[in-house]
Amino acid sequence: MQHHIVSTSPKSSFVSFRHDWTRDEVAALIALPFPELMFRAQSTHRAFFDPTEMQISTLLSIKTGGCPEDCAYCPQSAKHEQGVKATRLMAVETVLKEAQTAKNAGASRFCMGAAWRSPKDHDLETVCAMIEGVKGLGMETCVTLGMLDSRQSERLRAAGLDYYNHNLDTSPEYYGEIITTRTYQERLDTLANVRDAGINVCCGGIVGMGEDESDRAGLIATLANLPKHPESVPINLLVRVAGTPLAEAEAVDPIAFVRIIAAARITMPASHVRLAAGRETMSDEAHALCFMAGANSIFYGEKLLTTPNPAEHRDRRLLAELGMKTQVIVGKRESTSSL
Ligand code: SAM
Ligand code: DTB
Ligand code: SF4
Repeated sequence: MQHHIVSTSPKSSFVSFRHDWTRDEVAALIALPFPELMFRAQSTHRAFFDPTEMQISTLLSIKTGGCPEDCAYCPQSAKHEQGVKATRLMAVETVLKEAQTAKNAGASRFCMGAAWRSPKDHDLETVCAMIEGVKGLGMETCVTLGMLDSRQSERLRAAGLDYYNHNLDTSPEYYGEIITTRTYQERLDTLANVRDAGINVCCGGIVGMGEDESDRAGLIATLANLPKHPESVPINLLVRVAGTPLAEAEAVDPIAFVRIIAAARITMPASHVRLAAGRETMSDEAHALCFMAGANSIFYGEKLLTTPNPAEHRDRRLLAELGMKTQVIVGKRESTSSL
């Protein structure tokens, strides 16, 4: 296996870290002539990353369904008819077996999701045991458990958690159309608690929920204007699940989606931008354009939380066809290999 050490220092100084993007500026970026937009995204990407390198995460739903929140996109909400069946929190040993399998398949980060509004204390202790176990396998850890206060964030940090995923999903203005059981401000409060505890932040959103161009610009501007850019920015294409209020949402034009990836890359130059949910129905060509626009992370493995993700052999073939490598963690050092 071929390994090489990756430099994370910027190769160019023309890229700036701004936290004062206006929505109009982001909207203007998104609307640039496509060749201009791609050039800017690629120039930014190459200043901080090897553009042939992909970070690979694997997802596991450790507690599925029965969620009290009413997120219109989500099959795990108990408020929608025909939601997925609710399960109990998985046993630690079961989770560790899944993590070992993901590591053997080439994932460097293991992400665990729970369908909670926020975690109960005794469940949080079980999740902390999972985090310690997964770290013991030499993988990075990420969890997404809903809202956290500062005490819960510090507990997770003490367990060694590397990343917390908590998405803003859309613009502040459109949020109330999608979720009524919590506020945008509550999302921002959790993000601040996680950041203050010293945990890396994974925060992004969803494209395709009936939002307009201005909402898409509003989401990207809000993410980029956080006090510190999230280290990971997942951009999800809505997976339209039967039984959810968004089951019949209009499909997103692939080029419009690539434009959002490019805007995330340009405004958050050193963050990993993840092409997250929605890849199952995306062509190889759309994948390639997303990678060229600066997406440098994917979820790998045949299932996301409850919905399908591309088969592993398809991703291996696609990355090989594009001549791309995957990032692996060896001890504390990053290196690359092929999947
Ligand atoms: N309950 C926790 C929360 O909402 O923060 C964690 C799990 S939740 C499923 C994690 C994220 O998955 C959501 O914030 C949303 O962005 C994304 N997601 C859920 N359903 C989706 C769908 N059908 N299509 C695309 N993304 C989805
Ligand atoms: C994120 O932004 N996307 C992932 C992860 N964070 C937790 C979840 C996608 C879920 C897609 C719908 C499902 O599989 O249930
Ligand atoms: Fe619950 Fe999270 Fe799904 Fe919303 S997105 S219904 S909070 S699992």
